[in-house]
Amino acid sequence: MTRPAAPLRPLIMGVLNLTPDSFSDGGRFDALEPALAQARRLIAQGADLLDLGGESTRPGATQVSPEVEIARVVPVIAALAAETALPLSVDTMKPVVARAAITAGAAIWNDVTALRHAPEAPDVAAELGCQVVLMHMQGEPRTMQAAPHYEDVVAEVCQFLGARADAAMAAGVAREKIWLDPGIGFGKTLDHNLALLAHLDTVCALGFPVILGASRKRFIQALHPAAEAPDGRGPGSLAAALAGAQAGVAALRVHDVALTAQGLAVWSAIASARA
Ligand code: HH2
Repeated sequence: MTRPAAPLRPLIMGVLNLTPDSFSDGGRFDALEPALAQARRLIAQGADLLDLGGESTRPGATQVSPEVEIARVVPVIAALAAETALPLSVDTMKPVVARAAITAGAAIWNDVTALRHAPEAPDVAAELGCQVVLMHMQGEPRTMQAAPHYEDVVAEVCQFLGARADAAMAAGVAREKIWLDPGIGFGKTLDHNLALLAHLDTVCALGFPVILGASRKRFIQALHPAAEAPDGRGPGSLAAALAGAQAGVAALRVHDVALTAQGLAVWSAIASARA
C-alpha cells in the first residue's frame, strides 16, 4: 500500500482495542462480532485507517503472551481485510505479532517502542515491507509515569524519533514507509505533553508524516477535572486534534471518529477559506 496523498486535513485513524483492559474502551470489543461491528461503525463515521491492538499499554496493564495477542487481533484483521480496502494497522511491540497481522492483511505496524522491544524488530519491519509507526516513549509502559524527566522535551523527542527513523532505514525500511509519533502520555507529565502539543510543527519538520495520539488521554482530565471518565474526554481530545491539524500532522489516532470527522470538516473549511 502506498500512503494516501496529503489531504487538506489529517487522516483519521480509528482506534479499536481488542483487549479486556484498555484504559478507555477495554472489554467492549474483545470478541469477533462486537469488534467487527465497531470497526464498521468507525468506517461509517469517517475513519481513513483503523488501528487494532491486542495488548493495553496503559501504566500497570498486564502483559500478554504473543499467542494471546495474535488470537485477539488476527481473526479481526483477516475478517476486515476481506471486506474493506481501508488500511489496517496493528498496534503491537512484538515482531511475531506484527508478522502475523501483516500476513493476515494489515498494512501498518504501529509500534509504541519504535522497534526497540526486540533486537530483530527493525529487520522484521524491513522484511515485511509494511509501513511503520515509530513512537516516542520514555521508559516502559508499566513504570513510564513514575518520574518522567527531560531537559528539553521537544528537542529530546525529536532527537529520538530521528535516530529511530535512521535505525529503521539502516535495517532496510524504506523512508516513505515511516511515520513518527511524539507519544503523548508515554513517560510524560502534563507540562511535557503540553510542550509537545504546542510544538508539533517542530516534530513535523523532521520530514516524516506525523501521527498524533492524544485521544481520551489523562492530561485532558488534568486540565479539566470533570473529564474523569475517558469517554467523557471527547471535547478535550478534539481540541488537541485540531492543534495537531493546525501544525500539519498527517494522521490523528482517535477513539471518537464521528466527533473528529465533524471537527475536521469545520476546521478544514475554515483553513481552505483562508487560503
Ligand atoms: N496511544 C495508545 C496506544 N497506542 N500508538 C500510537 N502510535 N500513538 C499513541 O498515542 C498511542 C498508541 C494508548 O491508547 P489506547 O490504545 O486507547 O489505550 P491502551 O494502550 O490502554 O489500549
